[in-house]
Amino acid sequence: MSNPILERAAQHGVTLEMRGAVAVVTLRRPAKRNALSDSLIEAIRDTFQNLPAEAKAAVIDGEGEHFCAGLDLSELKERDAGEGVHHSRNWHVALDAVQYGRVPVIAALHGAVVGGGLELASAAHIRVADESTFYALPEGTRGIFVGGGGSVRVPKLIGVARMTDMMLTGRVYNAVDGERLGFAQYLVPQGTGLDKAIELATRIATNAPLTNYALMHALPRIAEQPADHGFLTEALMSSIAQSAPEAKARVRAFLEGKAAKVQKTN
Ligand code: 1HE
Repeated sequence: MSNPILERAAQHGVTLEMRGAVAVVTLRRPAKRNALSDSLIEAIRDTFQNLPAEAKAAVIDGEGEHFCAGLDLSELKERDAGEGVHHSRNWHVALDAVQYGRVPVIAALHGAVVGGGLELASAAHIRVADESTFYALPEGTRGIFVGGGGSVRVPKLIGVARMTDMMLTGRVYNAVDGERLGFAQYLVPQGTGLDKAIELATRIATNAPLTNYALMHALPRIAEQPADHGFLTEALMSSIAQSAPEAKARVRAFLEGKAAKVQKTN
Protein backbone atom coordinates (compact mmCIF):
# COMPACT_ATOMS: atom_id res chain seq x y z
CA MET A 1 0.00 0.00 0.00
CA SER A 2 1.63 3.25 -1.06
CA ASN A 3 -0.88 5.82 0.19
CA PRO A 4 0.54 7.38 3.40
CA ILE A 5 -2.97 8.28 4.62
CA LEU A 6 -4.04 4.62 4.44
CA GLU A 7 -0.77 3.56 6.08
CA ARG A 8 -1.43 5.91 8.99
CA ALA A 9 -5.01 4.63 9.26
CA ALA A 10 -3.65 1.07 9.43
CA GLN A 11 -1.31 2.09 12.26
CA HIS A 12 -4.36 3.44 14.08
CA GLY A 13 -6.31 0.20 13.70
CA VAL A 14 -8.17 0.40 10.38
CA THR A 15 -6.72 -1.72 7.59
CA LEU A 16 -7.67 -1.92 3.92
CA GLU A 17 -7.16 -4.92 1.67
CA MET A 18 -8.30 -5.17 -1.95
CA ARG A 19 -10.16 -8.33 -3.00
CA GLY A 20 -10.62 -7.75 -6.70
CA ALA A 21 -12.71 -4.58 -6.97
CA VAL A 22 -13.82 -4.76 -3.32
CA ALA A 23 -12.04 -2.80 -0.57
CA VAL A 24 -12.24 -4.79 2.66
CA VAL A 25 -11.90 -2.34 5.56
CA THR A 26 -11.31 -3.93 8.97
CA LEU A 27 -11.43 -2.44 12.47
CA ARG A 28 -8.48 -4.02 14.27
CA ARG A 29 -8.80 -3.35 17.98
CA PRO A 30 -10.15 -6.71 19.14
CA ALA A 31 -8.72 -6.47 22.68
CA LYS A 32 -11.07 -3.50 23.23
CA ARG A 33 -13.87 -5.04 21.15
CA ASN A 34 -13.15 -2.47 18.42
CA ALA A 35 -14.30 0.36 20.71
CA LEU A 36 -14.17 3.59 18.72
CA SER A 37 -11.48 5.86 20.08
CA ASP A 38 -10.98 9.30 18.52
CA SER A 39 -8.05 7.94 16.51
CA LEU A 40 -10.12 5.00 15.22
CA ILE A 41 -12.88 7.37 14.11
CA GLU A 42 -10.28 9.49 12.29
CA ALA A 43 -8.86 6.37 10.67
CA ILE A 44 -12.34 5.32 9.45
CA ARG A 45 -12.85 8.80 7.98
CA ASP A 46 -9.44 8.83 6.28
CA THR A 47 -9.86 5.32 4.88
CA PHE A 48 -13.26 5.93 3.32
CA GLN A 49 -12.16 9.31 1.96
CA ASN A 50 -9.11 7.70 0.34
CA LEU A 51 -10.31 4.41 -1.12
CA PRO A 52 -8.09 3.23 -3.99
CA ALA A 53 -9.37 4.19 -7.45
CA GLU A 54 -9.87 0.51 -8.34
CA ALA A 55 -12.37 0.02 -5.47
CA LYS A 56 -15.94 -0.26 -6.81
CA ALA A 57 -17.54 -1.43 -3.55
CA ALA A 58 -16.41 -1.82 0.07
CA VAL A 59 -16.99 -4.07 3.04
CA ILE A 60 -16.53 -3.03 6.67
CA ASP A 61 -15.74 -5.73 9.21
CA GLY A 62 -14.40 -5.97 12.77
CA GLU A 63 -11.60 -8.26 13.94
CA GLY A 64 -12.40 -10.66 16.77
CA GLU A 65 -15.67 -11.81 18.26
CA HIS A 66 -17.44 -8.46 18.09
CA PHE A 67 -18.09 -6.03 15.26
CA CYS A 68 -17.86 -2.96 17.51
CA ALA A 69 -18.52 -2.03 21.16
CA GLY A 70 -19.27 1.62 20.34
CA LEU A 71 -17.67 4.73 21.77
CA ASP A 72 -14.42 4.12 23.66
CA LEU A 73 -15.79 4.89 27.11
CA SER A 74 -12.27 5.34 28.54
CA GLU A 75 -12.03 8.50 26.39
CA LEU A 76 -15.36 9.86 27.60
CA LYS A 77 -14.12 13.11 29.08
CA GLU A 78 -15.74 16.02 30.76
CA ARG A 79 -16.32 18.16 27.71
CA ASP A 80 -17.98 21.53 27.72
CA ALA A 81 -20.95 21.90 25.36
CA GLY A 82 -18.82 23.31 22.54
CA GLU A 83 -16.27 20.48 22.72
CA GLY A 84 -19.07 17.94 22.87
CA VAL A 85 -20.61 19.36 19.71
CA HIS A 86 -17.26 19.13 17.88
CA HIS A 87 -16.71 15.55 19.07
CA SER A 88 -20.11 14.50 17.77
CA ARG A 89 -19.59 16.40 14.51
CA ASN A 90 -16.28 14.55 13.98
CA TRP A 91 -18.22 11.28 14.12
CA HIS A 92 -20.74 12.70 11.66
CA VAL A 93 -17.96 13.52 9.18
CA ALA A 94 -16.44 10.04 9.53
CA LEU A 95 -19.75 8.19 9.16
CA ASP A 96 -20.78 10.47 6.29
CA ALA A 97 -17.57 9.36 4.57
CA VAL A 98 -18.94 5.80 4.84
CA GLN A 99 -22.49 6.58 3.69
CA TYR A 100 -21.81 9.31 1.14
CA GLY A 101 -18.44 8.19 -0.19
CA ARG A 102 -17.59 6.94 -3.64
CA VAL A 103 -18.75 3.31 -3.39
CA PRO A 104 -21.50 1.26 -1.71
CA VAL A 105 -20.50 -0.22 1.65
CA ILE A 106 -21.62 -3.57 3.09
CA ALA A 107 -21.21 -4.07 6.85
CA ALA A 108 -20.35 -7.63 7.98
CA LEU A 109 -21.85 -7.81 11.48
CA HIS A 110 -21.12 -10.30 14.24
CA GLY A 111 -21.20 -10.26 18.02
CA ALA A 112 -21.79 -6.86 19.61
CA VAL A 113 -23.12 -4.13 17.34
CA VAL A 114 -23.78 -1.65 20.09
CA GLY A 115 -23.91 2.08 20.68
CA GLY A 116 -21.60 3.83 18.24
CA GLY A 117 -20.99 0.43 16.62
CA LEU A 118 -24.65 0.37 15.62
CA GLU A 119 -24.36 3.96 14.45
CA LEU A 120 -21.43 2.92 12.24
CA ALA A 121 -23.29 -0.12 10.91
CA SER A 122 -26.29 2.11 10.12
CA ALA A 123 -24.12 4.26 7.86
CA ALA A 124 -23.45 1.27 5.58
CA HIS A 125 -25.75 0.64 2.61
CA ILE A 126 -26.37 -3.05 3.35
CA ARG A 127 -25.87 -5.00 6.58
CA VAL A 128 -25.12 -8.73 6.65
CA ALA A 129 -25.43 -10.23 10.14
CA ASP A 130 -24.24 -13.63 11.27
CA GLU A 131 -26.12 -15.56 13.95
CA SER A 132 -23.87 -14.28 16.77
CA THR A 133 -24.94 -10.66 16.19
CA PHE A 134 -26.75 -8.62 18.83
CA TYR A 135 -27.85 -5.00 18.77
CA ALA A 136 -28.15 -2.51 21.62
CA LEU A 137 -28.01 1.21 22.39
CA PRO A 138 -26.55 1.28 25.93
CA GLU A 139 -26.20 5.07 25.75
CA GLY A 140 -29.54 5.30 27.53
CA THR A 141 -28.32 3.29 30.52
CA ARG A 142 -24.90 5.04 30.54
CA GLY A 143 -26.59 8.43 31.01
CA ILE A 144 -25.63 9.75 27.59
CA PHE A 145 -27.23 10.05 24.15
CA VAL A 146 -26.31 8.90 20.67
CA GLY A 147 -23.87 11.29 19.00
CA GLY A 148 -22.70 9.53 15.86
CA GLY A 149 -25.76 10.06 13.69
CA GLY A 150 -27.79 7.32 15.36
CA SER A 151 -30.86 9.46 15.97
CA VAL A 152 -31.02 10.12 12.22
CA ARG A 153 -30.02 6.73 10.82
CA VAL A 154 -31.33 4.13 13.29
CA PRO A 155 -35.01 5.20 13.09
CA LYS A 156 -34.78 4.82 9.31
CA LEU A 157 -34.03 1.12 9.88
CA ILE A 158 -36.35 0.22 12.77
CA GLY A 159 -38.53 3.28 13.49
CA VAL A 160 -38.52 5.88 16.27
CA ALA A 161 -40.65 3.79 18.66
CA ARG A 162 -38.26 0.81 18.70
CA MET A 163 -35.20 3.01 19.07
CA THR A 164 -36.85 4.86 21.96
CA ASP A 165 -37.62 1.52 23.65
CA MET A 166 -34.02 0.31 23.16
CA MET A 167 -32.61 3.45 24.75
CA LEU A 168 -35.13 3.77 27.57
CA THR A 169 -35.04 0.12 28.64
CA GLY A 170 -31.64 -1.18 27.47
CA ARG A 171 -33.40 -3.75 25.28
CA VAL A 172 -31.08 -5.99 23.26
CA TYR A 173 -32.15 -7.61 19.97
CA ASN A 174 -30.65 -10.88 18.78
CA ALA A 175 -29.65 -11.64 15.21
CA VAL A 176 -32.96 -13.22 14.18
CA ASP A 177 -35.12 -10.40 15.56
CA GLY A 178 -32.64 -7.83 14.24
CA GLU A 179 -33.08 -9.07 10.70
CA ARG A 180 -36.85 -9.22 11.05
CA LEU A 181 -36.96 -5.61 12.29
CA GLY A 182 -34.71 -4.23 9.58
CA PHE A 183 -31.28 -3.83 11.17
CA ALA A 184 -29.82 -6.35 8.72
CA GLN A 185 -30.90 -7.31 5.20
CA TYR A 186 -29.17 -10.71 5.34
CA LEU A 187 -28.89 -13.24 8.17
CA VAL A 188 -26.23 -15.93 7.66
CA PRO A 189 -24.67 -18.77 9.70
CA GLN A 190 -22.07 -17.82 12.29
CA GLY A 191 -18.68 -17.12 10.79
CA THR A 192 -19.90 -16.63 7.20
CA GLY A 193 -20.81 -12.92 7.29
CA LEU A 194 -17.60 -11.63 5.76
CA ASP A 195 -17.78 -14.07 2.84
CA LYS A 196 -21.40 -13.13 2.17
CA ALA A 197 -20.59 -9.41 2.38
CA ILE A 198 -17.70 -9.81 -0.09
CA GLU A 199 -19.94 -11.86 -2.42
CA LEU A 200 -22.57 -9.09 -2.42
CA ALA A 201 -19.97 -6.35 -2.81
CA THR A 202 -18.37 -8.19 -5.74
CA ARG A 203 -21.72 -8.27 -7.49
CA ILE A 204 -22.45 -4.62 -6.65
CA ALA A 205 -19.04 -3.70 -8.11
CA THR A 206 -20.29 -4.82 -11.54
CA ASN A 207 -23.23 -2.36 -11.56
CA ALA A 208 -23.07 0.75 -13.70
CA PRO A 209 -21.26 3.35 -11.53
CA LEU A 210 -24.00 5.95 -12.05
CA THR A 211 -26.65 3.53 -10.80
CA ASN A 212 -24.63 2.93 -7.63
CA TYR A 213 -24.12 6.68 -7.29
CA ALA A 214 -27.86 7.33 -7.64
CA LEU A 215 -28.68 4.72 -4.99
CA MET A 216 -26.11 6.07 -2.54
CA HIS A 217 -26.54 9.80 -3.06
CA ALA A 218 -29.91 10.49 -4.68
CA LEU A 219 -32.24 7.90 -3.11
CA PRO A 220 -31.72 8.87 0.57
CA ARG A 221 -32.09 12.56 -0.32
CA ILE A 222 -35.21 11.92 -2.39
CA ALA A 223 -36.68 10.00 0.55
CA GLU A 224 -36.25 13.14 2.69
CA GLN A 225 -37.77 15.51 0.14
CA PRO A 226 -41.41 16.54 -0.16
CA ALA A 227 -42.96 14.29 -2.83
CA ASP A 228 -43.15 17.11 -5.34
CA HIS A 229 -39.38 17.78 -5.05
CA GLY A 230 -38.62 14.07 -4.94
CA PHE A 231 -40.34 13.43 -8.25
CA LEU A 232 -38.28 16.15 -9.90
CA THR A 233 -34.97 14.91 -8.39
CA GLU A 234 -35.88 11.40 -9.50
CA ALA A 235 -36.59 12.58 -13.05
CA LEU A 236 -33.23 14.39 -13.19
CA MET A 237 -31.28 11.46 -11.73
CA SER A 238 -32.93 8.86 -13.93
CA SER A 239 -32.33 10.87 -17.09
CA ILE A 240 -28.65 11.32 -16.19
CA ALA A 241 -28.27 7.58 -15.47
CA GLN A 242 -30.07 6.58 -18.68
CA SER A 243 -27.96 8.86 -20.83
CA ALA A 244 -24.71 7.11 -19.84
CA PRO A 245 -23.26 4.94 -22.64
CA GLU A 246 -23.02 2.07 -20.18
CA ALA A 247 -26.79 2.13 -19.56
CA LYS A 248 -27.50 2.08 -23.28
CA ALA A 249 -25.11 -0.86 -23.79
CA ARG A 250 -26.72 -2.83 -20.95
CA VAL A 251 -30.27 -2.29 -22.25
CA ARG A 252 -29.18 -3.22 -25.79
CA ALA A 253 -27.57 -6.42 -24.48
CA PHE A 254 -30.88 -7.43 -22.89
CA LEU A 255 -32.88 -6.66 -26.01
CA GLU A 256 -30.45 -8.76 -28.06
CA GLY A 257 -30.87 -11.68 -25.63
CA LYS A 258 -27.30 -11.32 -24.33
CA ALA A 259 -28.09 -10.30 -20.73
CA ALA A 260 -29.57 -12.37 -17.91
CA LYS A 261 -33.33 -12.32 -17.37
CA VAL A 262 -34.74 -11.74 -13.90
CA GLN A 263 -35.12 -15.23 -12.40
CA LYS A 264 -37.83 -16.25 -9.97
CA THR A 265 -36.44 -17.45 -6.62
CA ASN A 266 -37.87 -20.09 -4.30
C1 1HE B 1 -14.28 -1.13 26.15
C2 1HE B 1 -15.54 -0.94 25.53
C3 1HE B 1 -15.95 0.39 25.27
C4 1HE B 1 -15.23 -3.06 25.80
N1 1HE B 1 -15.11 1.39 25.63
N2 1HE B 1 -13.49 -0.11 26.49
N3 1HE B 1 -20.57 0.93 24.59
C5 1HE B 1 -20.98 0.13 25.60
O1 1HE B 1 -21.53 0.55 26.58
C6 1HE B 1 -20.63 -1.34 25.45
C7 1HE B 1 -19.57 -1.71 26.45
N4 1HE B 1 -19.00 -3.03 26.21
C8 1HE B 1 -19.65 -4.18 26.52
O2 1HE B 1 -20.79 -4.21 26.92
C9 1HE B 1 -18.88 -5.46 26.35
O3 1HE B 1 -17.49 -5.13 26.38
C10 1HE B 1 -19.17 -6.23 25.04
C11 1HE B 1 -20.57 -6.84 25.12
C12 1HE B 1 -19.03 -5.35 23.81
C13 1HE B 1 -18.12 -7.38 24.87
O4 1HE B 1 -18.09 -8.17 26.05
P1 1HE B 1 -16.82 -9.13 26.32
O5 1HE B 1 -17.13 -9.90 27.56
O6 1HE B 1 -16.47 -9.88 25.08
O7 1HE B 1 -15.57 -8.13 26.56
P2 1HE B 1 -15.19 -7.29 27.88
O8 1HE B 1 -14.43 -8.17 28.83
O9 1HE B 1 -16.35 -6.54 28.41
O10 1HE B 1 -14.21 -6.19 27.26
C14 1HE B 1 -12.88 -6.49 26.87
C15 1HE B 1 -12.07 -5.23 27.02
O11 1HE B 1 -12.57 -4.22 26.15
C16 1HE B 1 -12.16 -4.65 28.43
O12 1HE B 1 -10.95 -3.98 28.72
P3 1HE B 1 -9.79 -4.73 29.61
O13 1HE B 1 -8.68 -3.74 29.63
O14 1HE B 1 -10.45 -4.97 30.94
O15 1HE B 1 -9.46 -6.01 28.88
C17 1HE B 1 -13.26 -3.61 28.30
O16 1HE B 1 -13.16 -2.55 29.26
C18 1HE B 1 -12.96 -3.07 26.91
N5 1HE B 1 -14.13 -2.45 26.30
N6 1HE B 1 -16.10 -2.15 25.34
C19 1HE B 1 -13.92 1.13 26.21
N7 1HE B 1 -17.10 0.68 24.67
C20 1HE B 1 -20.88 8.86 19.38
S1 1HE B 1 -21.65 8.49 20.81
C21 1HE B 1 -21.71 6.77 20.94
C22 1HE B 1 -22.04 6.44 22.34
C23 1HE B 1 -21.80 5.00 22.64
O17 1HE B 1 -21.35 4.23 21.83
S2 1HE B 1 -22.20 4.53 24.22
C24 1HE B 1 -22.05 2.79 24.21
C25 1HE B 1 -20.67 2.35 24.61
